[in-house]
Amino acid sequence: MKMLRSAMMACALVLALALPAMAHVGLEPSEVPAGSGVTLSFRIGHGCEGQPTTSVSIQIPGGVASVQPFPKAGWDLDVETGPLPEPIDAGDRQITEGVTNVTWSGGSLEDAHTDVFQIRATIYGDEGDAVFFPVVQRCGDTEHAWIAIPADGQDPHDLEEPAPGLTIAVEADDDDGGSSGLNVFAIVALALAGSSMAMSAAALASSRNGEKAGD
Ligand SMILES: [Cu+2]
Repeated sequence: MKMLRSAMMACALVLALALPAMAHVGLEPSEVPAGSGVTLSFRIGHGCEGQPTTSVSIQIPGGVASVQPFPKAGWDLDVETGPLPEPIDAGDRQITEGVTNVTWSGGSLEDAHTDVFQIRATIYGDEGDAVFFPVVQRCGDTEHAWIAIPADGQDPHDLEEPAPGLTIAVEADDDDGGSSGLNVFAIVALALAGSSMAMSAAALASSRNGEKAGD
């Protein structure tokens, strides 16, 4: 009991220590389905050495299309469009142009406060692919360039200014392979329901027999 408690306390301590490092620029969700629209929330965790944040610029990486930024009260919005870093094969068509950069500026976010900057986007790619969004955070004259992308197998938390990233999960419209797991559950559920029905029918039959015998 004592050991468990100290293990839990050690864990909480590690979490508390890890939080400031992870709070640079957060990105949610951390997993997205390929090929369907998602809302991405970039969370600014702090300013620059105590200075308030005055602009946030997100670079749209390859494989990301249909980008629409959410305007924010008190901030100007600037959207750059042009040729995409690489053409996107979107099933029936190729996407070659789109939004390449989104910048909110002219606002002021205190160092001690936090806020989210959001875009709507569709991300193309294969399951397990990592997608990183380089973010430049400016605080007047100073800035944080959250643009470091981890090498294969490298922990992003080891980087001083990591670019926020996410992973592509199972495709949204997977109608063959993805459903086999569900079928197994359905079959087990049906089998269980069937056997319990058979059992209650048997119980009913035996109680009826009992009644008859009692008559
Ligand atoms: Cu930080």
